Amino acid sequence: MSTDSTRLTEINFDGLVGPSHNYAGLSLGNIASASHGGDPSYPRAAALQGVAKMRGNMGRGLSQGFLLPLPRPNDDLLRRIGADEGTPPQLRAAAWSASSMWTANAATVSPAPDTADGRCHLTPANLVTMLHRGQEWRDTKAQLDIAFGNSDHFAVHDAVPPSFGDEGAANHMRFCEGHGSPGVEVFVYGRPGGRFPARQHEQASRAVARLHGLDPRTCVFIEQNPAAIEAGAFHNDVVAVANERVLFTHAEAFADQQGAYDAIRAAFPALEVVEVPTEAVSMAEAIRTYLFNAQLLTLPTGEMALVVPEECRESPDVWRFCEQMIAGNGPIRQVIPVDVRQSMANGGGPACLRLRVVADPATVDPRFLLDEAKADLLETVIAKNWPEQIDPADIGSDALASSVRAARSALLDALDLSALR
Ligand code: SUG
Repeated sequence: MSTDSTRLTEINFDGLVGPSHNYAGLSLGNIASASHGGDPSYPRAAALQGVAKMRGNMGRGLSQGFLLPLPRPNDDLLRRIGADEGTPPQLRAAAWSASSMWTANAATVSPAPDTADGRCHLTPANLVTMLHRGQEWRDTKAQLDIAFGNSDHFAVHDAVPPSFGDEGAANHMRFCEGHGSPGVEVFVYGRPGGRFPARQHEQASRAVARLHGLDPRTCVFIEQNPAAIEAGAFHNDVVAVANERVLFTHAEAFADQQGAYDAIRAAFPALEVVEVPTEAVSMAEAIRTYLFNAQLLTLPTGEMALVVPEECRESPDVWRFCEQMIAGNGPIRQVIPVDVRQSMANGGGPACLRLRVVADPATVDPRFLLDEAKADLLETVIAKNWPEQIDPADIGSDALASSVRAARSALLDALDLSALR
């Protein structure tokens, strides 16, 4: 059965922040993670911030879904690293990470109009660069297999094999006239050899494009600026975001900035670039505030809005740029700050927290779709079960392990998803 393109819409699947959310400083090259390592975390507040963000976008008339936290602590990982009393705390903490909340790294998604078989293809990201993230993909796939189990409309692949690191949609952009129209898919990779790991390997991106049955004429492969990676842009979505015809980007996002625009324009002539010059917002300030880790959304009115972290409003340079941008006549007409500070402190802004899927909502398992009543339910379960605070010394304790497991169980029961137990 082929997908009816008139019913296709963008659905943002946000990752629910898990009950083990903590700051363990696990991500080399991610400045927020490194600088908050060892701080106490507030999982309940973090998860409620995430639900509030989803409610905000639903209130704007947009389709919203969610993915669930993965099982933590991951006993299988602890067993496989031979964890014992002498195991360094950071290694142990990997098995407790709630990092699956950043669903921009859950998978790469190619909507049905782009693919050879007319289905929406999803490839979970192998996330092999970091131990705490490399444990995610099989459990992520188990959820994708249910949420997108309708094989008339979706194909869910296995992750691409190591050693090619794949970090999913965070390094992927799609340009199109409208979400239901055929698109041009842009894959951004990093060249290894710098101070920090280049987490997206070119060959992983190329494998995903082949697996998804994309037409090579509508694929563009671009190198990320090594200086951006050195400055802490560990994923491309820290320095650029795309929506329909628009690329919102820092002037130093790509290794060859003009060459990148030319390559995209050759495949997608309608490209509109909104470039933020370094003189307006330095790379360091862009990374600190996560201006580009924004959701660039097409509202039901047809206007585009940029959902940015609150940190942007607090930065004189960034906010001046935003105000000037909306006073002008460019394609981005609104800038909307949201509070996702608990996630930001681990390097995850509004864009990290969501996976964009273009689909007919009627073809998605409804248990993964949000409405106001389900948002109420999520808030109730979180308020009742999520730990209020986790101190680094709690990681590894049996008491915390039981409460984290019980919290996830309560969520699965409430959502009728005990198959994921
Ligand atoms: O992989 N942070 C995540 C943040 C991911 C952000 N995603 C996107 N940019 N799309 C990461 O670096 C920190 C965990 C810790 O240190 O406890 C962490 O994994």
